[in-house]
Amino acid sequence: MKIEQDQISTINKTSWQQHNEAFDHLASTIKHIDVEDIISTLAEFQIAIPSWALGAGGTRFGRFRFGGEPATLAQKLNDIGVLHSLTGSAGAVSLHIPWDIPEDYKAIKEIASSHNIEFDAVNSNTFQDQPDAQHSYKFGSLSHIHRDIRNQAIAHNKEVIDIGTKLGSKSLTIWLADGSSFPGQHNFQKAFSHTRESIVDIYNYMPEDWKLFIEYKPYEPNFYSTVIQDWGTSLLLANACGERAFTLVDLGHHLPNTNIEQIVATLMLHGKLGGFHFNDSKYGDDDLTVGAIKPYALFLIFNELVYGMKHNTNNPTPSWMIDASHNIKDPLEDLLQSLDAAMIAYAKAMLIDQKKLSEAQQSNDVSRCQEILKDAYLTDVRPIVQQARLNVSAALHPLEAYRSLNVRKQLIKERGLKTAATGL
Ligand code: LRH
Ligand code: MN
Ligand code: MN
Repeated sequence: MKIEQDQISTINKTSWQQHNEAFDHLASTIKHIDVEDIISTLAEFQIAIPSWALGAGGTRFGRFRFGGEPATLAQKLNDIGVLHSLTGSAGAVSLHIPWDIPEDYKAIKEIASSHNIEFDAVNSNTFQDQPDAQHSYKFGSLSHIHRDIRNQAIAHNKEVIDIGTKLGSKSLTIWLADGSSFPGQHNFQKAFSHTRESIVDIYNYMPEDWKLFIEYKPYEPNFYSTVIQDWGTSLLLANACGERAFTLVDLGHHLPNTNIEQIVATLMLHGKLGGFHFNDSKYGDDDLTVGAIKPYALFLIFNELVYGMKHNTNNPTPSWMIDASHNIKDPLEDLLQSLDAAMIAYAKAMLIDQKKLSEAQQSNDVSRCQEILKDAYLTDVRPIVQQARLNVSAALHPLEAYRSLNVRKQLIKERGLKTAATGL
């Protein structure tokens, strides 16, 4: 299944005039900022798709088949190709090892480049036991009390770096399930020290042009303590490694009501925000569609990202990834919605009148500050996002195009109804 350019332009023609009118009207109301700058920034914005989000996964309690799910890495790349053709913003994949080890590197690289897909961060997995593994990760991996198990987990991460290097990846993401579920189970200081030692070893193995992203999560699968539980712990570990190690913020990995935008600001000020996983949640790490529950919070987070990308030149452009999948939606539709929501929040954040905001902050005009943010948030920026897609020959309305092209039906025809993809 490959979507051709003329299929998209034929569909776009049906709503082209309506779009133009909406866009011209919106553009005429924006005076304080060049709309073309927003459009070109959006057109360049690329969010990696994780190789584990393309099947109907989402909860560990059950999977409901969707049909046409990708069974191989090649098929996963083709699915991302569909997303990228429709949106112009899914030009990267984040591979999970060992779920998606390429068999034929050359062939996989060719497929990826035929869709203009780059290999973003590679993810290691020491939260599951592999069938041929000598040691079990039941009681931890990089933090384990026993050296042999730590060494196995370190070796796995090094292997992931080797795999990534062959594909052209430039970064490794480590997310650890390590922790304890009952008081007394862990000596916290030893668990942290072991983790630090293991991660530094992995960091030193990375090629010199690689970055390391350290992901944190407060709880789950462990329910009493998690070794890398928060951004402070992640930052301590990154600092122990060196300049090319960074914290990774996953929106779902915070306790309720955490001020994520403030975390983003603090990390960027110190040049330490390296990776960013988009999703949304009501309770915990629910991995719901981006913007589905707290779109205003997402906008406030983007406000800090936009500010940081402009002012903190010591911080690299974060490596963006969608980390969401659920078991009741067509995974590709879910990803299209997530991509759209991220673009909308980004566009709204760019609309904030920063000059006026700074003046209002200077004079401690609290109500005015709030109104300036609200003005941007309440603007319907969809015509701007659509224009950005149009400029890169993507679909004005990706989800509608996906449905009218009968993509899922086509995939079921090609791959069958009884399919299951690897993933969470
Ligand atoms: C666990 C998790 C994490 C991902 C990893 C693959 O919470 O979803 O967010 O980065 O698994
Ligand atoms: Mn994540
Ligand atoms: Mn998660």
